[in-house]
Parts: sequence; C-alpha cells; structure tokens
Amino acid sequence: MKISRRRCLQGVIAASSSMLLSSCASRRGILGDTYDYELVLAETPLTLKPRTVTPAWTFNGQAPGPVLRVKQNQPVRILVRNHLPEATTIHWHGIRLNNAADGVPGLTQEPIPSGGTFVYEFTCPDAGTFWYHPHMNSVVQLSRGLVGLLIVDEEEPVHFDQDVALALKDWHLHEDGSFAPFTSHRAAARTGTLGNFPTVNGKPELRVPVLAGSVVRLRLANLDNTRVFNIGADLPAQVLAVEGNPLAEPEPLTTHPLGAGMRVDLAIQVPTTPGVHHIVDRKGSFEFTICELEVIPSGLLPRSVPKLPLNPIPALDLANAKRIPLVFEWAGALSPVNHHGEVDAIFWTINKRAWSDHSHMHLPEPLAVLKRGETYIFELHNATPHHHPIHLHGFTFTVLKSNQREIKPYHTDTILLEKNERAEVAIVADNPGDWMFHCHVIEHMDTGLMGYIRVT
Ligand SMILES: [Cu+2]
Repeated sequence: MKISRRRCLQGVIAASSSMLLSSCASRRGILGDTYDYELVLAETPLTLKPRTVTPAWTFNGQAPGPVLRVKQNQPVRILVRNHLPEATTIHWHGIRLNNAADGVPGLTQEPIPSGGTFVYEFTCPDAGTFWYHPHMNSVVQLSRGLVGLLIVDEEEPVHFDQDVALALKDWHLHEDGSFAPFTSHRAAARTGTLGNFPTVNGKPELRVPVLAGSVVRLRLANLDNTRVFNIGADLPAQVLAVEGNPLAEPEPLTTHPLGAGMRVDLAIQVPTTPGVHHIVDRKGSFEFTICELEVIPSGLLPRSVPKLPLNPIPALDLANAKRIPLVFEWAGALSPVNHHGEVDAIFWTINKRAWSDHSHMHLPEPLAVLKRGETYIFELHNATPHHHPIHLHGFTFTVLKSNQREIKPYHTDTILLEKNERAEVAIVADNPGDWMFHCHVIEHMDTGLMGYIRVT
C-alpha cells in the first residue's frame, strides 16, 4: 500500500510539485584563495509549507544547507560566520579529522559567539556521504534547520551516470508555518518528538528524472533529530556504502534501517522501460514515498555497477584488544529549577552517568581513557526499551557482533541499537583527543545520553 508521506502525516493532499534535483547544489564561497567554503548561519524566512513562511535558521540562506563537496585527502578550510542570536559550533559528522576541528563546545573549542567567526581546517581521509550540523543547543539549532550534507569525492573518480543526494528532515510546524514545540519531557523520555512536516532537500515532494539504462548513485541521509527510516525501493537497488563506508561487497537492498544521523549510498540500475519508481520508507505493511524516480527514455545500454574503493580504516588487532563496557540506561529524573527558572530533565545515562547538552561547559571525566595505537572493543548494551542511534566522533568503528542480528562486520560511525540489544564494536585508537560518544536522537543527547572518550 502506497501513501504519500505528507498525506498520511498531515491529512493534506499536497499539490503535486516536482523538482529537478541537482546533487551538487553547493556554491563555492571563495574569499580570495583563503577559504574553500564560507558558511553564514542566520535566520532566514523560508517557504517550506506552501503559502506559509517559517523563520528557519539557515546556512547561506538554505535549509538544509548547501551540499559541500570536498576531495578525499585534500585539506579543506571552511569559514563559519555566526549571525544567529546565540553561540554555536559546527561538527563534521563521520569525518576522521583532527580533534581541534571537531566542533564540540567546551571539549574541542570555545563556542562561536553571536557575531563571531571560526575557521575549520581538516582533511577527509575517507570518501563518502557525510554531513554537518551545530553541536550546541542542538534540539533548537537542528530543529530550526541547521543541517547539511558533506560529500567527500573519491581520490580516483568513480563514474556513475548520475549522483543524487537526498537530505531527509522532518520539521515541527504549525498550520501557519511557525514552529511547533521541538520537544517535551514526555517524548524526550521515550523515542523523541517526531516532526509533522517531512521534507526531502527542503521540499515536501520530490521527483527526480533518471535516464533509462543508467546507473545512479543515490545518497540518502537521515538528517532528522528523531526519526528512523526503513529504506526500500520498488526497483532493484544495491547497498554500496553505509555511513559513507563502502561495503566489501555491495548487497541487494531489501529494507535498510536509517536512524537519526545515518546514511546509505545505493546504486540504482534504472530500467530501460519508461515509468515512475519509488524510494520508500516502510512502516509495517505501509510504504511512504520518499522520492519518485521518473525514467526518461535514453539510448543508454544497461551497464554494471561501478565498484567503490574501500576507505583506509586501520586494521584491528582483536587478539590484543581491551574491552570497555558501555551501558545505556533510562533514569528518569527532573532536576529542581535552574537559575533560569527552567527544569533540566535527565532521562538517560551512560555507565550510570548523565551529561546533558545544557551542561556542555561543565566537563565530566571521560567515559574511558584509551592508549593511542591500541585496539578497543566497546561492549554496547542498550538496557532501555527504546532504540538509540549511537554515534562516535572522529573514528570509524567496526561492528563485530550483536545479540539480535546476524552481523557481517562493517564500518560505520553510528550504530542503531534496538531495545535490549547488545553489540560489540571496535576501533584502533589512532586519533588523539577527546571524542564525543552520544545518542543521535537529539532529545536523548540533550537529556543525558552523552559522554566522551579520551585518546592519549
Ligand atoms: Cu537515544
């Protein structure tokens, strides 16, 4: 059964609108030859819902922000100008970069004050689909629109006929386009507050023309705060990469779960006959269209899917690995009112300890201290009745096993832990610094499910 996502979630039949997608919608904001990109964060009125205006927070006037494209192994410099009414930082999700560029206030840098600037300098050793977002007052700043894609192109170009990027984000909107509440204690203590206005690349509906017989690289990125997508397609597709990291062997797409912050790269071998196909989100026996693929006649002959080179993830020394247990628990608590007269809620802990987004500037002890060069296995235990997409900064970890799923070891920066799931993931501690380790359901992070590891 196929229902438009918008119709289902909103009870509104959207005017059918189609939009040609440019996967490279980025603009190079070059200042002399000093910066590769300039990102200006500011409030911009945007029309998301037809005939309404939303006071979005944007990168360069856009939400999602421009698609930044950089080259693997080439240094990049990004100038950030903060024209928001509050402080911020930018985190480059999934990039194995130097600690000073990781964008975590209180941990790797001072906040960028309102009116301030900051230059991020880093090199991306891995090619793939990544993204960027603030790491401060995150429930508000991400909900208001501050998310964007960062695509790292392979050092040796890999040829697809078309490269399409889809940034998925649900908005919390009232009928008149103004913002509805982003969070409630009730939802933060459960699965989080779902948005009510789904968009793809900032549009409620999207139809992408694709050439008959071509091979399309489709990059799907869940930039939502909360939602889990179960990605499917009504035409043959292969999973090429997860969270930017190519699989050793592509696998046929059945249903691919995508928690908050997660990405998947698909190869679509477009049929030679005209028609309209769908990329969908599956919920039980329902399918909600994420985007339509309209097959345009062409003289192309079907060809095989190009192979992506593997990213240079360091080899694990599992025989000598040290083990670190990390237990995620529910610990519902409301603190007394703070000096602003607000209640800071704590609902989640890692190893019995909570660190919330409200207390970024009060640094706790690290969850663990790791010795540079050694291999570590994190024994993750989700002892809660809710799922959590658990994300580690600065590293690509290898998922080794789970008590709930058959695992073919794979590389990722985020693992979606189901309720009561135990999983083992491993890293080589090759990147010195303090690295955030947190849930990417932003309200969970905001209410305690956050910590960091230190690599000395
Ligand atoms: Cu969570």
